[in-house]
Amino acid sequence: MKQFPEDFIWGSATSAYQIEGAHAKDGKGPSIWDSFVTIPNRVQDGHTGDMAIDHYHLYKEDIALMKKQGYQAYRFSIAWPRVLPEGKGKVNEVGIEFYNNLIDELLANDIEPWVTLYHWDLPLALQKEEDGWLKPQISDYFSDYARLCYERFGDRVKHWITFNEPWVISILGYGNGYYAPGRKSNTEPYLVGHHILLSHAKAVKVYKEEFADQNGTIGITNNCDWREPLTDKPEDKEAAERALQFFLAWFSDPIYKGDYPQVMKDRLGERLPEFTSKEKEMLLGSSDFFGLNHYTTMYAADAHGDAKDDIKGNGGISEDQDVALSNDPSWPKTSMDWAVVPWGCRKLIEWITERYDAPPIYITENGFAINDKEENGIVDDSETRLTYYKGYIEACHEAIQNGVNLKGYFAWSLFDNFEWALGYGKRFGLNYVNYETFERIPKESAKWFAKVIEKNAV
Ligand code: PNW
Repeated sequence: MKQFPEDFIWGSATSAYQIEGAHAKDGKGPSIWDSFVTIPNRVQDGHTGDMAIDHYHLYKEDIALMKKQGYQAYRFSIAWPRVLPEGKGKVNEVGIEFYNNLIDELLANDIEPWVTLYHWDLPLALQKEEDGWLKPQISDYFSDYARLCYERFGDRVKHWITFNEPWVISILGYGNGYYAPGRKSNTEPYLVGHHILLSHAKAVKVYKEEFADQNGTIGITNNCDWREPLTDKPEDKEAAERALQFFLAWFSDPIYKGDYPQVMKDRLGERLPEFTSKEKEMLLGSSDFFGLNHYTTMYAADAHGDAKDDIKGNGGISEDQDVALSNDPSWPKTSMDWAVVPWGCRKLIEWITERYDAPPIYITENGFAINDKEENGIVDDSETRLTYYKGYIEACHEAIQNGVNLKGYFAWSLFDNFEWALGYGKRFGLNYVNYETFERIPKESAKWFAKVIEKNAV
């Protein structure tokens, strides 16, 4: 038995657009995803989040499932256009009421709410009228929205996450255009990333200055894969390090060191915006914890000026990093083609520990997507998802033994959900579920996971 620290937190995570449905109900305004899904060929099979798993109406049932599974915490996101239909101005009280009910129901079940303020569903009005994340004024709209959330929910919510995955917002939204708003550019991602960081810092400042009496914590969640040098050659080791800096340090260096990594400045020149000294000050130390979403690992090698235009796997715009990525054929893969490499998880959190002086880390997402096969009402995922969770959770345990200050782990995801450009997969079944499927069928991995939580050990 590998025992976890006593105060270790086990939770699961979701996001609003991926599960809520009720996309145009009770006064909710449209988001950039409501719009993006209507463009032909952007989402597989024309799927949308219009209905998703109808969590908006079924949240009580869903919370009962969480309770049964033993989760101590639940990470969800607030849909900005549900509480502010136009992104600013008039508040939609019915939307506020939904989140009040959700929070109250969680607390009544002893489940601690962890709230993400932005999980990609920007109010469409802010995109159309204000150019979204491309313009600096977005930081005022975001911090006003954040203030509203602290005011209305902060008496009960003690854990806030400003942004989910700035890298995805920047690169998939503005680099390769896979995600809303679907733009393709090699300059805009850096501008967008810049405005996200400033929006984060401003929202944290509001929280610390105006809501100190709420005694909560606030931070940001970034995503990163591990990059393992393909060979022992110094140039490949350097390439792997460079890839990690373009992927993760892009967003975490400004918060833990006050500025972008030097390697990004050197390679991007004028395409990387600069922070003023006041902004650096505001960013430095603006996260109470290190939120990390981690799924997979790739080999990295120096591309010698020949990096392919493969933004998808490259954690930054490929030519800018000049890193060639590859997979090991022996690594098992998820339905999304993400390799299963538990030791990559350990190495990544050790890298964070070393670079940022052992901050408290929460893994805010980790999980395994597969198109499960259902036989006689049972899904046996013991060879797939269960093996993944076991490997990664054991790797987390090992990292803690090695001095990593890992404080909690959130599985992605509790429910089958709308997987963005991939829609729902083939059978509403491309999922990360560790508990129940969309149709609410128990899984082997879920039974196993419930025991892990109960014993606080793997
Ligand atoms: C994350 N990548 O997305 C999101 O936070 C979730 O909403 C999503 O369902 C989950 O992970 C699985 O995709 C990512 O290209 C999307 O590296 C793309 C990447 C990483 C994370």
